[in-house]
Amino acid sequence: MSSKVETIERFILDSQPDYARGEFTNLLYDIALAAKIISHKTNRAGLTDILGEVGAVNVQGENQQKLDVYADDVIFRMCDHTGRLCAMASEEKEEMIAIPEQFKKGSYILVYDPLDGSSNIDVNVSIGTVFGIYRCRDWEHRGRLEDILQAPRRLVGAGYVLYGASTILVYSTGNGVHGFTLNPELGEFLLSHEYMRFPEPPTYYSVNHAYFERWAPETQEFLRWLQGRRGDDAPKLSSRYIGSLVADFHRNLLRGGIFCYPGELDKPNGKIRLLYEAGPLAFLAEQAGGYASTGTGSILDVEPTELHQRTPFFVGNRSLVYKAESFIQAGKQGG
Ligand code: P6P
Repeated sequence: MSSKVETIERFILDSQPDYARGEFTNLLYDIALAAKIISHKTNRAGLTDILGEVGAVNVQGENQQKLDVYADDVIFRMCDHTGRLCAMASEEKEEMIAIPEQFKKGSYILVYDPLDGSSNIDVNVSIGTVFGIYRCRDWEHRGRLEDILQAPRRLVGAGYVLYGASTILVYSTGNGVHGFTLNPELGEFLLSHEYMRFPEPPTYYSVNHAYFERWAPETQEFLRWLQGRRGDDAPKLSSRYIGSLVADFHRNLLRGGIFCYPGELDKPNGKIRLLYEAGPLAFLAEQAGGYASTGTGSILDVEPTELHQRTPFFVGNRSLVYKAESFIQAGKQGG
């Protein structure tokens, strides 16, 4: 835990490279402000009329929760007119989001899941926002779909906001992972976790065991290993699965562990979305000394072809994710 009292704005300013022109820095400020606004609403979800469903279904075929729609709208309105972005993509929107004609286009792309884990909103379990930032590929033609469909290795920044017992914003711009906890009285995110890294040895594994029969044999074998039922080199882990990816990821980052959402026999790409969930978290994981895999290779190297494409997802301590790859690749080679 950090001891110095430093706001996120101060930290961003102090850590920006000399050549930075402020556009990227200001984009991070915008995201922090959106997080404060969403946090304010989330913490009062039980008291104001924003619980429950809007009666609409989003592009994922999921019932949209009112807080989902609210969070999506806040992020869009915080970022559409600032001149920092040339396009956006949201989990809640089927198509890419162009910057309205009347506003100047910047050179950055924002991809985001405005409120991940929304099925937990009405039962008061932690939920989160995930975001990733790319630079446009071609300034003259910025704002096209190819600016959004970039491999996560090309991210220039990524982070998440966890709305839980407290609200914490965790981000990286490629120089370590840093966490800021919101002080509601001050309305400031204060540095609370500097240079976060997956600790060794790991403590937890996270997976939905209810799907065990849906997994390929090699995946089942890996889960048996995680449980200490195979071989004598398994770590002594405890199981924790919240059903909110951001909350599971954050806990595993602090305590060490692996989050698994494997592909299934009839859904080989699983559930987790590449662009605005797995990619940004993979960027953070590597910055924190961990690793993220599809089961056969780094998430960072997956070239997206569609906005909402899904991917099998194993993320956390490097040693555990490598082990997942070894079981899965052996199984695929008939080992
Ligand atoms: P399941 C939430 O909808 C989410 O995308 C992640 O936050 C979470 O880890 C996962 O789905 C839970 O999915 O199928 O285990 O309920």
